[in-house]
Amino acid sequence: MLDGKEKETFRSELMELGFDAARFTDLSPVASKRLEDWIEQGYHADMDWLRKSIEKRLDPSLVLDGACSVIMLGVNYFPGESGAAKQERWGKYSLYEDYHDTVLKGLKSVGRLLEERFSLEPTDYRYYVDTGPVMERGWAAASGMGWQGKNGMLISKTHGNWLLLATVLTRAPIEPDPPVMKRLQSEPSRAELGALCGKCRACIDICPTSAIVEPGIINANRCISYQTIENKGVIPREMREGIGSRIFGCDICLDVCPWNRFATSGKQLLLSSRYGICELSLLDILTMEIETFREVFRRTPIKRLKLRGLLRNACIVAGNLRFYEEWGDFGDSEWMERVKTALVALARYPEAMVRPHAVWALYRLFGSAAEMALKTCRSVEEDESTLDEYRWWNRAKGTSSAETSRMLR
Ligand code: B12
Ligand code: SF4
Ligand code: SF4
Repeated sequence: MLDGKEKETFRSELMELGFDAARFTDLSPVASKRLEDWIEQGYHADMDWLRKSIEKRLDPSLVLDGACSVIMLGVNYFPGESGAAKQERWGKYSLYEDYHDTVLKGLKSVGRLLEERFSLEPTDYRYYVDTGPVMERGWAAASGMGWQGKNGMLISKTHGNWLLLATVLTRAPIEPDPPVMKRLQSEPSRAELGALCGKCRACIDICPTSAIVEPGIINANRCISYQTIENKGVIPREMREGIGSRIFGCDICLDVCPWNRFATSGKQLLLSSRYGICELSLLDILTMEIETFREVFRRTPIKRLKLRGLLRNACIVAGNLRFYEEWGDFGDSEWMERVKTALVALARYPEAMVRPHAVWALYRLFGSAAEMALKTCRSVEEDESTLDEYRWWNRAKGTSSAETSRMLR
């Protein structure tokens, strides 16, 4: 068993590889019921891969036979004092090259370190950053890296909400670190969500789509992060207004957390910043061609959304301009005319998934005047979801005047 001074030396070696936090735990019983309940409630939306890997997620020895330790590693991605720290439009993690790739480089070095230090073979450990069948926040809480807040995030006393997590399962026995709260040590399977939140409920109250259904429990169907990143199809109409000005991901419930006041930026050795993304204007995005998309979002997590996903999200942001002006000036008629032209072009975009969102945005921004602009598009439309969008606005027109003005505002 690695413990005492040797364990601390090992921790320092891990930190030298670029990680901002390194903690250890063993494979004590886990809070399994929570994941099962969450999936049973349908809170996983269409992320069926979570349900399919449920056994492995609950029992790491099914991922690595004979595993006895979990090494939890954290990478602080807080962008410091830069403008990227203050913007709300892009999930902060997306303003870096894809961490799945950059942190993986650090994990490969951890593998080599494990082999040297414990005389292990590559088959004696497995590592993941986000993509593996492991409950990274649960293990991070068990290791004492932090605790899970009412916003569901693993919150660290020193890094706030800004740690990306990576996991190494290994057959090397390492003495577990204590959790943040003693109570969690004696009853790890009952780890308390929101353990150090006290009476605060800022994240629950601020979530614009009421996605935090209980402290620490997120209904992904209602979460902007899910809708703008993971949903690969049409975003439900009732979710669109709540998305506001956020084009990819959502940090609202993270930004508001008072524990962030202790956070500083990290080493950034396993990250490569792309803060320039914040400079893109809404029109840049609404009129973006595939070559520019590939160039601008090369190696970033946004690349996986594909151009059609980004255009879909941009249409929603445009449809919300009246209420959220971070992306432009609703009162500037010349600029709005350019937005209109871009949206009309997207209402006949070759990939059908984009079109209902463009129609939605045009009606929201220009009310009945959108009808004229969309006349030709509508006459040739064959996609059912887009036709449904036209029908919906038509019905809205036919309702009582108070209701119509609400829907066509
Ligand atoms: C699916 C997923 C999502 C979904 C669902 C989110 C959710 N709350 O479950 C969506 C797409 C909405 C999402 C959004 C985001 N995500 Co996400 N996501 C994941 C993923 C792949 C699985 C999470 C999961 O299993 N959810 C199911 C619920 C039931 O599990 P849970 O959140 O882990 O919480 C339960 C367990 O911890 C359990 N538990 C309690 N105690 C213990 C003890 C032990 C030992 C164990 C095993 C379990 C356990 O009880 C908890 C409550 O049910 C993880 C990576 C991973 N493999 O873990 C990243 C991950 C959670 N996401 C991450 C991030 C950064 C985000 C976003 C901030 C991205 C963004 N800017 O838009 C948002 C934040 C939304 C939020 N407030 O949670 C980070 C979080 C880092 C951190 N410090 O917490 C992770 C860990 C990825 C990573 N490797 O860094 N995400
Ligand atoms: S990420 Fe955004 S939408 Fe999701 S729970 Fe947090 S505040 Fe709500
Ligand atoms: S905002 Fe408040 S309630 Fe939410 S996680 Fe942070 S401390 Fe907890």
